[in-house]
Amino acid sequence: MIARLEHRFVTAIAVICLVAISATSCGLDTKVNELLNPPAPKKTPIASFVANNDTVKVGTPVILDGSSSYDPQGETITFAWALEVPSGSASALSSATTSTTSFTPDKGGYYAVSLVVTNASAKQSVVTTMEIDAVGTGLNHPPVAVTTAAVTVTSGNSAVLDGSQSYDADQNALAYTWTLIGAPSTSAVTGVNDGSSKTAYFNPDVPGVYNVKLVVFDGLDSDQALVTVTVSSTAQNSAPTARFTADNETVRVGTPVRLDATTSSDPQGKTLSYAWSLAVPKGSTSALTSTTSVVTSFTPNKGGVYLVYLKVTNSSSVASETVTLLIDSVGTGDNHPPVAITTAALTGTVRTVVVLDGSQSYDADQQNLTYTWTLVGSPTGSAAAMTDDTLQRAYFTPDVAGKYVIKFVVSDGRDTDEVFVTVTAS
Ligand SMILES: [Ca+2]
Ligand SMILES: [Ca+2]
Repeated sequence: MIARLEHRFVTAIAVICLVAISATSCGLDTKVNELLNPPAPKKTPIASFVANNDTVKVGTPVILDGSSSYDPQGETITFAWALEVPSGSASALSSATTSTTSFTPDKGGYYAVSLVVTNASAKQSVVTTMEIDAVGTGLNHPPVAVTTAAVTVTSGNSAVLDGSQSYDADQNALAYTWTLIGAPSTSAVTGVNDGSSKTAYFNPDVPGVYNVKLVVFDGLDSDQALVTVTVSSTAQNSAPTARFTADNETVRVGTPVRLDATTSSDPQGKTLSYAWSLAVPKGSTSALTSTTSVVTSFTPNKGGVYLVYLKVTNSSSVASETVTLLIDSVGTGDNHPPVAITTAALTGTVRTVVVLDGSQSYDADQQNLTYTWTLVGSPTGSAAAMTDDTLQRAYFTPDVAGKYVIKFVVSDGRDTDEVFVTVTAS
């Protein structure tokens, strides 16, 4: 009875499952199945390639065929090739991602080719590597000439040619030969000094381009490299020269001085810009009519020495040295008139003394000075008068509110200078 019941029960599950399978799933059984038989982990693909030759003459293409690479699951694979070249070589793969690729060794020595393949499940193979030997005569590796391809020097300096990075994969001793193969047409340089040394040089005599060839020889094979030496004129970056003249370097006070910088020059004839400045004697208010034009001027308004400065800058922003010219501003003969200095505007109070101070006045020749203070204007009704009107300091007392004007004259015995003071009294 029990057996019959069990049989019926199992039969019932089987029927349910059969119905479920026909309806695409019998969840219980699939899960059990997965636990009992887990899916196999993905295997990595295998990278494999052959070269048509692993010892080739320099200049002969090497064909690399990776089509024997495969994936154990049969997934599609992608290719990643890499090439390591000897120092000095510019060889490169024709493609880094195709199943078959190639390269042409351009220098003697050892080239390392490697391949990695990746399957559709992103599993990567181990790296497979092969060494390709690039040879010359027999199994000799030609030497590799290595030097700086572009050398720049300024004229007046030696052009140094350095071949010391040249080498031979077989460690053979090397012979060096440097040859001048091109020079500017105006150059008298015909060869290279120390032309059979690792490091050679020559002395360029004119600016321009010089071409030099280096050949290295290991006794069986040779290699060559070219050097382009560009010699720039030192003057190319050299400063312009500032020069100017004044129409007169000793002038009477009040006479304009014309300053002309048209003789300033630039070694390359570049366009110049001008920067003028003027230092004036104490008490002078003279100024340049322009600080940037090629010709400018100023009028000395006081006796003494004026210093004119000029700097020119070329269109390459290279500036000259500053040049200076001394302009002597005189009165009678070569006498420098004295310079009268006092405060030009004062305020005062009626019935309070106002002091006028001319003690800053001076004479460029250090002559003794005499002073004269004169009240030349007063408010109506004023009877104020100057006291100590021949001393450095004078004074007066405003008696009426308003404006007082005083003339101050300084004399060195030959020439005079004068200024006016306005005193506003309230
Ligand atoms: Ca060799
Ligand atoms: Ca004087």
